Amino acid sequence: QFLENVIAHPLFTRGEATTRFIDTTPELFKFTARQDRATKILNFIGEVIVNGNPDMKGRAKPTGSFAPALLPATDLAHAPPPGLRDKLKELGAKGFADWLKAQDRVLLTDTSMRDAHQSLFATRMRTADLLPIAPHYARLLPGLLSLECWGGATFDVALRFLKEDPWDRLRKLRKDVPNIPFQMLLRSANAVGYTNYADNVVRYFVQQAAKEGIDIFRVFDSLNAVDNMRVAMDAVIESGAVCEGTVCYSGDLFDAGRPKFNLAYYVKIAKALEQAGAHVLGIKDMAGVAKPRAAGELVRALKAEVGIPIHFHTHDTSGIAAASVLAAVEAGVDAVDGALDALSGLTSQPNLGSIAAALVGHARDPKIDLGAMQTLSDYWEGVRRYYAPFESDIRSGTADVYRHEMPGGQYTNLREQARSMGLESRWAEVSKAYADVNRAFGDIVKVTPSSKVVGDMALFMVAKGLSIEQLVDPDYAVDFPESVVQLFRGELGLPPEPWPAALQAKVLRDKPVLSERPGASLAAVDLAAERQKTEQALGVKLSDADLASHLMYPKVYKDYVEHQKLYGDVSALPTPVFFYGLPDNEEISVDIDTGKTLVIRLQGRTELLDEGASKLFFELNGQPRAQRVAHAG
Ligand code: 3PY
Ligand code: ZN
Repeated sequence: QFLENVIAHPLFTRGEATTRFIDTTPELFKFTARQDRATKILNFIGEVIVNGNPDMKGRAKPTGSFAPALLPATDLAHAPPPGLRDKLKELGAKGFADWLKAQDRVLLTDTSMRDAHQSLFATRMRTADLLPIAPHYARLLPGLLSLECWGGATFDVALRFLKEDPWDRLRKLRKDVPNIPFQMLLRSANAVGYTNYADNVVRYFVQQAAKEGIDIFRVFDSLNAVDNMRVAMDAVIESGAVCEGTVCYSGDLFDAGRPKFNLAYYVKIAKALEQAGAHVLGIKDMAGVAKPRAAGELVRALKAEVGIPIHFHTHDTSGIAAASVLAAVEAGVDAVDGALDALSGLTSQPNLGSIAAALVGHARDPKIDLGAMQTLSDYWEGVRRYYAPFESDIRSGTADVYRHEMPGGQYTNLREQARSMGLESRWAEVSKAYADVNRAFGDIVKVTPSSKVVGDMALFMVAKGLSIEQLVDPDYAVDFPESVVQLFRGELGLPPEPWPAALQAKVLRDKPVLSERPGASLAAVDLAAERQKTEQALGVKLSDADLASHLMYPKVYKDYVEHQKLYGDVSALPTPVFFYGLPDNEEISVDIDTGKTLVIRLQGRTELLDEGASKLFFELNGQPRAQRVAHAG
């Protein structure tokens, strides 16, 4: 690189370099940062080869090599055509919502980049697999209402397990897709976390997300508590983005034995969301329990009662979710979600391509390019293979979802938690306990984070052999998980209906209960002081977006920064290398910066047994490099 620096220097190129050029031009020696980056990446690859990616612990490593995922043959030379993001910019959020409502066709949201992989393989999709397909979406499907590509669990998983920056992902996607609205999932006062944050933290997070490129915010609350959604909704509206105020669907409209979740319940919440300023009403059927008849009936009732357009989201866990989507379309829903073929079905969204195909010639035909959807899906099919170890072993839809009501996005995660506790073979017991806990808690909305609390309680019961009778028995002592105590204390917000009093008294003992939404009593965070303190503690400068990451999860963010210091930016590594290591003699190229590519090949290794280490022999851009990797204890 020294020679490269000499050749690139203006004095040299102008032919003005004298014999003292090297002594008087210290910048020629500025290559440590870049070398460091190469060394750090090699350190990471070495670690994965020798000790494994920590996220693979207990998972079977796939054998054989991976064929690269096939990209569509799109002409990327021309700028993408105008899309609905251009319309949104032209009309503004309110005007855009009016336009949406006035359409005969049903509009489509593709969830492949967020909920689909969250629900199929534990949110592990890496930026390296999202970016290659992004410019193709921009050119092939400009008529999509939105790409759901951010928020929900993707934020946490990116930092915690993938060791990459979710903001960087958003910026890069935004650059490649300037014309399709980006949609994110926001858990109201829980933002993208699992607990309520101070109001000014929620506002700050929304401001950053809007600034970095989110156009549509789907805001929901895990207990359907509208008062707990207002801070987030106000911040979205203030930012100029589209606020999709969302009601979570639970229970069964037609089950007379469960009258709580009836039409009146949904109409009341929908009206409150409209009153609170929502531009669009979201119906979030996170578990996929809205049966076709219920979906149609619900949409018909809500269309009659609210003036804003309606957007329906469901999961295919039952195997018949597409029928619910079609029923919602028949009933006049304005937009629906789905995932492209290869990422659809099971706990994910129903198949968007099949839904679009089924509507061809219908009065509400979305008029979308079916062939384009297919070629995009072909790419996802290749990508999905990389993540096989993170998939649940489920092969069919199951009517059991109507009993346990687990959100699609939680299903794989809870199975994963059960596995890590050695309870995987007792999954049937866990899912039964989940349903029992829900009833004991008063039949509640279960979606992150309330679903996590129900899941914690269910795992606890199975692990400790606790029966539901013992759980509710006031005389049987139970040391409840902390998340359950927090839920009953009101730390996730106050549900529209009271908690079962006897169980609440048992869980809380003498602990005080919040009488208002948590944000009302959480002190505002001094953002400037927090930034300064964190920069000092971590030894790095924080951008506005970095500060938002820190505010969400300080410990996860700190670990991420430490990882960056050790290994640099690992987001550009090919996924098989990131998770499984580099096979001998396979050559990979890693773009560490625009125009800077590392070509890496592993040529062999020797074991330094008495040192408890391995020595790896790489070729890096044609030069030999030996790397010593200590064996993990
Ligand atoms: C999330 O909050 O991450 C969800 O997907 C809820 O369904
Ligand atoms: Zn979902």
